[in-house]
Amino acid sequence: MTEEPPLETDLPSCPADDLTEAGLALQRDGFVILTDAISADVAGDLAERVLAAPQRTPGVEGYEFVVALLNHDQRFLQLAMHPTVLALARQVLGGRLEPAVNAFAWPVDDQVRLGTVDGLVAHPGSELGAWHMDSPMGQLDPQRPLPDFPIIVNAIWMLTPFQESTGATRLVPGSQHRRSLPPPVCDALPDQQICCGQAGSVLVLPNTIWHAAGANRSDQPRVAVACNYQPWWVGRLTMDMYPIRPDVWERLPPAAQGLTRHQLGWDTDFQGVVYQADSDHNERPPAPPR
Ligand SMILES: O=C(O)CCC(=O)C(=O)O
Repeated sequence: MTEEPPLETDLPSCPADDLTEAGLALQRDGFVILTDAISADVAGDLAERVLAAPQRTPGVEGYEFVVALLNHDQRFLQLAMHPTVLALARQVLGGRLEPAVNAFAWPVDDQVRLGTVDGLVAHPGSELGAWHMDSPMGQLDPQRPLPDFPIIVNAIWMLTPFQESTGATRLVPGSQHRRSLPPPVCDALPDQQICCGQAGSVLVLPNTIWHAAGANRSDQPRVAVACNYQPWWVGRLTMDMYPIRPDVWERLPPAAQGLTRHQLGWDTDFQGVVYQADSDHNERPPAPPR
């Protein structure tokens, strides 16, 4: 691949250890890019591990979700439990702490839980992804104004360089104020921005923000990991959320067990299409019949 330096971005960003600035950016702009959250070496190693993980589910042409990464490799915990990302998720999603008769008071140590930890692989030649807001916004009544408070926080870890040419995530700044779904298209929106960044940065965006994958026109896979956080009152939102396996959960450190215990109770009778990658973990097998 030709070495293209990551583009300068005007998007809100700050060093990953600056929680104060990150929190202010998130409040002001609706999303933030944390730079140098992990080293380039660690990012490269994790990218290889995403590409080697076996359970896939298809996206648009050339794009795969590599699901339930924690079931295959607990090194992904360093992403899911990154202190700044977790603190931001708690700031955005945490509720009231004082005792109250309503359902919105809850112990502080269980206010925010981990949803999915999935790989996002845009293979060379992948197509533009569809504009969306993360669940459950798409499942709500589109005739009504959408909630103005986030229900999910997504942390998209850049494990390979994010540039326009590699299929960096696109988003629409300010879309959190629109309280409506984006148009159901993949093409560029007039006010979209490209989230460029070095491997090791992480984009933190609540589910109030319109976003979509870019198209990968390079000859290398663009690899990311999405860690989703949800408040305690949200369950398994979609059929493509796969829980941590009980035997894996038993071996997790206590703090990680606390973040994932609820997944042990997820009802998985409804499942999306999951297939095992072939032996070299690179080829996308034919889509199973629908
Ligand atoms: O892969 C990407 O760039 C976009 C991922 C995405 O849309 C999501 O995680 O909701």
